[in-house]
Amino acid sequence: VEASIPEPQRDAWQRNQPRSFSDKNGFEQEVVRHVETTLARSVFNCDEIAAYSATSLAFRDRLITDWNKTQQRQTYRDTKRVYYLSLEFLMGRALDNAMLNVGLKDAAKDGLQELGFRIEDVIKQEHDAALGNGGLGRLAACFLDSLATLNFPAWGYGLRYRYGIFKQEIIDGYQVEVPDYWLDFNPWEFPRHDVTVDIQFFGHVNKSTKADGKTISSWEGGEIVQAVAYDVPIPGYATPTTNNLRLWSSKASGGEFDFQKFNSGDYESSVADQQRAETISAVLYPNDNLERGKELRLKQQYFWVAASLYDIVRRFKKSKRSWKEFPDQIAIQLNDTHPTLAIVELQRILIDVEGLEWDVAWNIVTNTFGYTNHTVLPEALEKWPVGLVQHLLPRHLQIIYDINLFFLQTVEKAFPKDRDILRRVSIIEESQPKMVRMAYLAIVGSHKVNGVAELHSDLIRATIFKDFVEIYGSDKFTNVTNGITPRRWLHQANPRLSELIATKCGGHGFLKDLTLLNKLEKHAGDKDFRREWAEIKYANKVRLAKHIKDTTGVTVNPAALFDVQVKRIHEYKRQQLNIFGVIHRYLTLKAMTPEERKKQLARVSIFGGKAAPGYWMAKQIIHLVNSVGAVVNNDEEIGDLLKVIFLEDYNVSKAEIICPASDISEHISTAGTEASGTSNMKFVLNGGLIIGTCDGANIEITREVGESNIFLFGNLAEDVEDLRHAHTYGSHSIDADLEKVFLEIEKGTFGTPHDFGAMIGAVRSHGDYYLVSDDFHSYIETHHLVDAAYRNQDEWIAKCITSVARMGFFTSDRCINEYAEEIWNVEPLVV
Ligand code: 9GP
Repeated sequence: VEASIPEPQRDAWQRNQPRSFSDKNGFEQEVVRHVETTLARSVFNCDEIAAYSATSLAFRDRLITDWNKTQQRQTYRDTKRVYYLSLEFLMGRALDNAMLNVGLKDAAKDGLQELGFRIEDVIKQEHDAALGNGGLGRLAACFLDSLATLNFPAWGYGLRYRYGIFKQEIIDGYQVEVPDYWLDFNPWEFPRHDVTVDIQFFGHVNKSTKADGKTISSWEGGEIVQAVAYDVPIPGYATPTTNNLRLWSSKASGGEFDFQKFNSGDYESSVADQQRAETISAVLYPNDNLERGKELRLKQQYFWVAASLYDIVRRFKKSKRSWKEFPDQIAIQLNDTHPTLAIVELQRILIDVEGLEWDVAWNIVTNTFGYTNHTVLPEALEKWPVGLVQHLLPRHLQIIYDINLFFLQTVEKAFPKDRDILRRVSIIEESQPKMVRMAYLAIVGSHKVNGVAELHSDLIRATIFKDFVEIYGSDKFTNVTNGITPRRWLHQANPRLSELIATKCGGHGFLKDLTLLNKLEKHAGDKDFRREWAEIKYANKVRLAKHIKDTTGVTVNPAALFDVQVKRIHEYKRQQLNIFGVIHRYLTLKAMTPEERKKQLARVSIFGGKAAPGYWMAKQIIHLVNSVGAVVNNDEEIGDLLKVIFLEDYNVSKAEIICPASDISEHISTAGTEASGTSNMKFVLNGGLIIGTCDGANIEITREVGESNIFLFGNLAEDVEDLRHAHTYGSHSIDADLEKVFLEIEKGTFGTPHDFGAMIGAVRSHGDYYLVSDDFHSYIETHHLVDAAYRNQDEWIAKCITSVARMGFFTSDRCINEYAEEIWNVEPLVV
């Protein structure tokens, strides 16, 4: 490996290597140094923000030393690397995670206390890195944690949005979106002003013929935007491996502004180029499971994949290997179809820039990429108008057409009698306007395609990608069931439970091998253990109750059953079913005599989640939840028996408070719509039970924890189509109890009925696409079973312990090992 410092001088570097702190005293020294030098503060003006900043800088310095060594080691050993391309990385806070992963949280706690601060208050100062919408982005973050923990040489590539997902405020019961200024102070990133890539847009294609008669295409003209790299260290847990997440930021190429225009007095347009360029990485599109063909979004996608590929190819070329070794050295995973243009871009680099033959290049491309599908929802499957692609990326469109042509030729040969198959599988949809089907392009350009839970992988094989299974055979299609990192989602979010578990599992080894949780199972019947377990759950509920009081003003009783549904608001996730169920419960309680009421179990129904700003129905659902809360929470007759809470601005750091405090959580999507879901795993791992449909990963959770430890209800995926058909073409009668709920809403009990007309209409008269009425009865009945089970606290806790003991499968470490073996063919780099 080439080094910029010549051999004789390296000794001096070796002698002066920075020393990382490894105890409380060393930590304190670093904090004071950062407060007084980096931050230019002192004992006279060091507030919690300064303490947070200095603590983060101290830990960042530590991580960076490991980061440097990791990068050197990976370069030196030159083994195969994984590149995870994701438009979203929902990282949450970094400080707590860094402290735990390097094993110095206790030292930091004591040190901060000596310096006059409580560690909890310091941690809270950090702004979430919210560069994602929901499950897809959080999965990417869990995968980075596992890749580093398992010592895989891996980089993440994403966009450095200036504004992450908006901050949600609830005003008069409605969602209001506020920009998220998360970059105000971010000690976790390193700007690399020396790592830049020029990215081209628009322009035209020139064809020329070489002396040997070969035609070559070159993409010329158009506009150049500069991509600047920002690196974020990703520490593994209890390992020195610290991987890299590289985020690209856009900048005008050729300087800050146009001096000529400025000097001639045209101030506005002198900065216009700069502003236009910076817009590319300015905002995260706030849609979850919904794609809207906006030009800026396509620009974001190309900008990010082109910069990332340039970087990957540059690194590969340094190794001086031959091109055919590219797939032996590099695996690129496409997180959903968002980075699919990377397939086209690599083919372009190989044929246009490096001069490889088409077939040789295409072989390299398809052996390099793997594609993960995360949804079957038609509204979430990406398609781009051909005209837009042509305008923005003229050369890429030609390559897409060629890829399609060669692909369709092989299909035609294999299926000579099926004329229609060509239309069905064509990457170009012959619609008005014509569209590029990104999922098809991703399949054709990858060697493996995976779904994210068994049911989901079966569904994509049987429905949206059925023809491709025929064409390529079923080996190309596989499943990797999602998982979560137990470091953040147990050890960090629920430290007391993690400690208690460690006492029965032979220490904290379970955080690296989650199957060791099975040692808990034999203690499910142990009275003392159950008591300790219950005490921790109660303390976590007290912590959440305090958060609820602080943020909503409502007092809830921590002894009540906490029933939680937190996730993006979406009709398919059916928060409407939940709130209709809550209204039904309220009406049932109201109809009781005071004596009967006294016998009822108290409940707190907790909702949280953001609605996409343009998703009107989702916003109405939030409004209904808040309107019901306003009535129920002030009904003296009901008192503690029922409270309805909407938690504002659900994000990763709030999830860390909410998951450990739940008794039952709701994962109630219409069967066949939720690809996997991952919060279901977080809740069970934190000792809560779940009520859910037979959908996504709920099915595998049931397989693992056992049917008696989960509350399943509702129709099955295989019945959905028939039911929908019956709604449209047969008679559609609404469940009688649900009809009562509708009538109550229409009476105006929860505010202006008109506001909720569309929600009711969707069920009553517009085909009830999400089967709310079909599943309502079984949903209510199952909640009765939940109540009954909760009354027997001993058994309930035993169920929780048993479930946690059986959750080993759902660690993201297992996912990464499966990807590594089945898709990437990479080995960890043993430190
Ligand atoms: O909706 C799925 C969710 O079920 C899954 O857990 C997550 C991670 O695989 O991906 C979500 N999909 C999307 O956000 C868009 O495809």
